[in-house]
Amino acid sequence: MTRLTDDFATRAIHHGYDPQQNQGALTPPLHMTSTFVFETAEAGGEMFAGERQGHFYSRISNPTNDLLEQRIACLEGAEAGLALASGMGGITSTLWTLLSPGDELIIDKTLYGCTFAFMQHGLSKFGITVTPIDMTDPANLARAISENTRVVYFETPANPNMRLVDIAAVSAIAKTSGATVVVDNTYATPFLTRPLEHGADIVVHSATKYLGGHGDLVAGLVAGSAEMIQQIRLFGMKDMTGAVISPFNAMLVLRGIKTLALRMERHCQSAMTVAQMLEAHPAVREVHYPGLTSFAQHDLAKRQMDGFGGMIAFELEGGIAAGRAMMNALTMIGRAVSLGDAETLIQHPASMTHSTYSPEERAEHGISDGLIRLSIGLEGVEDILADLSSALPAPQTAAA
Ligand code: 4LM
Repeated sequence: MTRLTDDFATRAIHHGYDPQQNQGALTPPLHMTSTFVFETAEAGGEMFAGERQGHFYSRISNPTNDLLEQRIACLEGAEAGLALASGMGGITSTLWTLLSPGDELIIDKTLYGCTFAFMQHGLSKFGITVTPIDMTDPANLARAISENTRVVYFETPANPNMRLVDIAAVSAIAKTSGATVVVDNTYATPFLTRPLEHGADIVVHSATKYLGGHGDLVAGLVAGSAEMIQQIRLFGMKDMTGAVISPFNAMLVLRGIKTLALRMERHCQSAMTVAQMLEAHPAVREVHYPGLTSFAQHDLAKRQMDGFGGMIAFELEGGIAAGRAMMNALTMIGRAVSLGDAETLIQHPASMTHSTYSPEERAEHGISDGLIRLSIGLEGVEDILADLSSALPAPQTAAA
């Protein structure tokens, strides 16, 4: 094969696969098998002992999953990758591997609801100290970190309010205490941000979102050093969670990733147009989108991201009552959780994705009750704008 360039889209389509090694099949074969037959009893024993390479059971590895793992590692600039049954499967397998009783986990205040619940309401029951801080100011981490801090964890942009974390600044502080930095890169995808390039150690993804891209699967991915990924595979995934991906879903994620670059360009372009429309609308109190010059961390967004993404959070003048009325008046945009699909989706974090936070926790963590979250899809942007415009309160009633 001709030597390929480093182009993201090319790597997303070709990396790790040679049709000529697979009977010429353009599309990688789907290995729907739970187990693998050993050539001899001795060979099987050697595989279990880690003395021989090869697949022996699909809770540990599988050739289809393996290709997806190579591809995410390539796109994130990591040595190795791991594919799992869900984003939560990836996050829990990673943290069960990294943490032990007595350790401290420092998290950003804003995380996806179930991630927060796993940590604050789950891990804390097992002797792990969970400390939420506002990581938008890295100085807060410098103050909080101690020799017990084993992991520093955050999302950027954060679900649901779009706050950014400076990956390089936070990673530099974490390094001083030897803590492992784990970044959930679901919102940005490696097309827009590659956290490892900025000093993070591990990237986790809900591949259910942009990587799968079509709302037809649930999956997770993790990328990092070969040593860490091996530990997460052989302890976190194999023994602690068993959250292995089906090879069928791995194939669908591989298919989704082939068009990630194209889709992300369109998501970014349309989201910018919609964010500008919302910002100019008299019924809208505030819009959180990293591409807007009014966004508090716009400079960081320009430095850290290669585009501003497809997610928008906003609040109406009339608060949640007006937000619910607007959501109910939409005719094309789907009222649904999840994100990163071809369809534009809208949801209310306080009562849906972030209802795992108590009302007090939401107030403390800056997730306001009136916040509405939009995942901008791939429809014609004029149709997205028209649906939103007709559902938003009319200008003359906005002030009432
Ligand atoms: C949602 N999110 O927000 P699985 N990390 C981030 C996420 O947004 C999610 C997960 C992990 C939503 C689901 C209903 C930043 C999920 C968890 O759902 O386990 O693949 O990913 O709407």
